[in-house]
Amino acid sequence: MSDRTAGSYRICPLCEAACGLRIEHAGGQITRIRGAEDDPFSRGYLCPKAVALKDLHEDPDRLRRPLVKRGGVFTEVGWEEALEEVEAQLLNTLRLHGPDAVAAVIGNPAVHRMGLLAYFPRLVRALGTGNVFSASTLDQMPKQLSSALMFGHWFSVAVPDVDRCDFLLMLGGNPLASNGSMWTVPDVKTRLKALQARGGKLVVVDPRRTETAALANQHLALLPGSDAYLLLALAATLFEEGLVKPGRLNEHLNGLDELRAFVAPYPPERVAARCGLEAASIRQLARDLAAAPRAAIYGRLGTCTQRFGSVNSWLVDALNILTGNLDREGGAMFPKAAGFAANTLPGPAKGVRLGRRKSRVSGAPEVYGELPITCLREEITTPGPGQVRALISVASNPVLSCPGGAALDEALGQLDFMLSLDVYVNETTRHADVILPSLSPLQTPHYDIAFSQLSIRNHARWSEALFPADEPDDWEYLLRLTALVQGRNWRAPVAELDDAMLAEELARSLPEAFRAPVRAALGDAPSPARLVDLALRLGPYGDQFGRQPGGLNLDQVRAAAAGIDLGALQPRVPELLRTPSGRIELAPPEFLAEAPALAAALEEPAPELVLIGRRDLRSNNSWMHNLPLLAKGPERCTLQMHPADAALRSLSDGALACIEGPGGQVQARLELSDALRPGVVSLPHGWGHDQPDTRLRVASERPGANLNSLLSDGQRDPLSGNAVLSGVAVSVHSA
Ligand SMILES: Nc1nc2c(c(=O)[nH]1)N[C@H]1C(S)=C(S)[C@@H](COP(=O)(O)OP(=O)(O)OC[C@H]3O[C@@H](n4cnc5c(=O)[nH]c(N)nc54)[C@H](O)[C@@H]3O)O[C@H]1N2
Ligand SMILES: Nc1nc2c(c(=O)[nH]1)N[C@H]1C(S)=C(S)[C@@H](COP(=O)(O)OP(=O)(O)OC[C@H]3O[C@@H](n4cnc5c(=O)[nH]c(N)nc54)[C@H](O)[C@@H]3O)O[C@H]1N2
Ligand code: SF4
Ligand SMILES: [Mo]
Repeated sequence: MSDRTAGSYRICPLCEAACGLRIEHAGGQITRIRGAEDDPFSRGYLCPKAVALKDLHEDPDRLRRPLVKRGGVFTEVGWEEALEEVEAQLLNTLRLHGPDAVAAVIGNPAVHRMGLLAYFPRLVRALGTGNVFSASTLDQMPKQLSSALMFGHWFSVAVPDVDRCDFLLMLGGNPLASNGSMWTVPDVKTRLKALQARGGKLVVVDPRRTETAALANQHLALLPGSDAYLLLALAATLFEEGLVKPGRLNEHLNGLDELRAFVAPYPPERVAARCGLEAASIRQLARDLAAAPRAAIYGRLGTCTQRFGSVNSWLVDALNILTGNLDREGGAMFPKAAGFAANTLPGPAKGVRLGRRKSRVSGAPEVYGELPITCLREEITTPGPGQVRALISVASNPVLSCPGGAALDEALGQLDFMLSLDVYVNETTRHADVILPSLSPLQTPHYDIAFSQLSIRNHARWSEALFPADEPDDWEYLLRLTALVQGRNWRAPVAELDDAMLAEELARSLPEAFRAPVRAALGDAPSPARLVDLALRLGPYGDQFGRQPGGLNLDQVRAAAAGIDLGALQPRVPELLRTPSGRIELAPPEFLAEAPALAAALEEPAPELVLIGRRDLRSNNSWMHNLPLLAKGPERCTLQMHPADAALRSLSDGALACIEGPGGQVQARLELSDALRPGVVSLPHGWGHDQPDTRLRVASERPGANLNSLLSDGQRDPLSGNAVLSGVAVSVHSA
């Protein structure tokens, strides 16, 4: 074996970059973790978090066996005993109070575990509950909504074709810390530098001079929450100055005139003050965009977690279209994933439906089959028919990740029953009655169901388990729980349960004549692997079970040392479109209806001080603070503030500050920084590991403060249900 391929190949499960790793091990111990240089996609890149996979694998606090709470104390039990407990309690709630009394919430790490992603929807269907929540409404739901309304599918999300792009306008993303999001782009820094080296330009729009902004050719430090006006003004300038050139897309567009009318009232001169920018620089940016040979506009987390998150996400792609950069090389392009991508499968163009039901208490509409996670607390605490009395949390830590964290923490204490699928006893799962762990990521195989749909190149990669499993994996629990809820024999051999599920899957997706031969070809080993094989073989590159000789299947992907490269992104319009009109909807009525709200909000006075978040390369949301390698070094949960703002409040660097927001108050150490514009302070989320009865020995030594206890769960983008996490008014004084 050459050194390039020494060590087991593993797709890093920690962030969306999905880098390929080489993990060397001997005698059951990890000896070295490197980037896989032969990975066609990540080319040897890795970040410090990947090295901490060793810490995660070995973490003595990471749960290995199920826990059941008895007399207020967690006790380790076998899987059967744990599920008996669930059976007794969960079925009781369902019987007495009906399906909506059981809520389910799924969190971010589930996207990195194919078993959780593939089997969770089945459990939800079996439960029949309308109370389904996820991290999506803390994150990217606005982007999925705008993609759905414009292109006809929730996962038709365009990503910057960074390797062929000459001008990248990035709003509200800091990929040098986050490694990219809704844009699977390993080693993004090298790729951005290459863009610059070939004469291209990177422009970053962010209230903070982030790591990415520092690299950029231009940084526009706009005021938080004002992106909608900036984007409107860019579009208005393009129309006004005759710079609109959709090119090839012209014949596929609906709504160009409506869009023109919508943006017309917002020339740069009208919005500049609200954005905190010069009108001239907004105008120039529009001209630069129009003049760039190949440009892409990318809006990420900071643009989604606002009152106008959906409008922002819409206008980002509208600008890609107006400048002729959507769906062309070097612009914003649609991946064509090898498997699981509904937008690659033939089928009628039906578009999407929204608001098929509403949340019980606030009347928030359902989006993409779920309700806003900021509605979870009130659904637990508000009495009446349909009240949530039991919760199933899967890889989710909403006490730290959801606004109104402290109030939610209290609400969880009121539940009759809580089941968590998780790997730690943390701020959320300490409330559980039963916890069912996942295996270490190194004990389970992996295929990226989600991120292959968001990647800058098309590829198919698989990683085998490095170490044997000694307990059931999470998908087996989900399978048994599904059987349990359906009143079937959940103690049956896992193969029997999985076969039944696969039969249902085939009945849903295949004409009857094909089912038997397909079923036979998939083999008898139960596991998500069969679903991956099915998806790959029926996918756009697939062997179609023999009808496309030489086409892709899982055996081929498995045989490749580090996955198979399926090439650079290719134009996909009109083949990709699934809107009822078969065209791109440039002016969906849902967004046009936001006109009065946009006009009204422009007149609102700006708060004196607003809070934004922050990500750090060595941290990951709320759950990696227990890993010694990442926990060491300087304190990360600090409140960053501009020296001028600190002087106004007689605060000095290192002082303990008290921050008050709409949800409550927390304390954090002050870090003076001119990276922020005056009037804006920044605190990272995911901290606050000071709750009793958790098992996070390393994290609790430096707990940090829970940003989300400061925010309230009452502020949402009404269209997508996404939480407002950015630009929230706060006050700061000495603690
Ligand atoms: N204020 C503010 N709040 C934010 C954000 C922000 O920018 N600002 N960001 C938001 C975003 S984008 C997101 S995605 C959410 C994330 O919020 P969540 O979806 O709640 O995700 P995490 O905070 O990462 O918590 C993950 C949970 O999964 C568990 N876990 C880890 N690995 C596994 C595994 O392999 N199996 C199982 N079963 N469990 C596992 C962890 O122990 C932890 O309990 O936070 C959001 N919250
Ligand atoms: N190291 C690390 N990597 C991660 C994570 C992590 O916690 N740590 N989390 C992962 C997850 S779940 C996600 S979703 C991704 C997110 O990845 P990104 O989308 O890159 O998110 P952030 O790094 O939070 O960057 C958001 C930026 O928006 C800016 N911002 C705040 N308010 C506004 C505003 O009103 N307008 C504009 N234009 N900008 C604003 C912030 O200053 C910040 O720089 O990262 C993923 N990767
Ligand atoms: S960038 Fe993300 S995927 Fe790549 S090594 Fe770091 S944590 Fe893993
Ligand atoms: Mo996220």
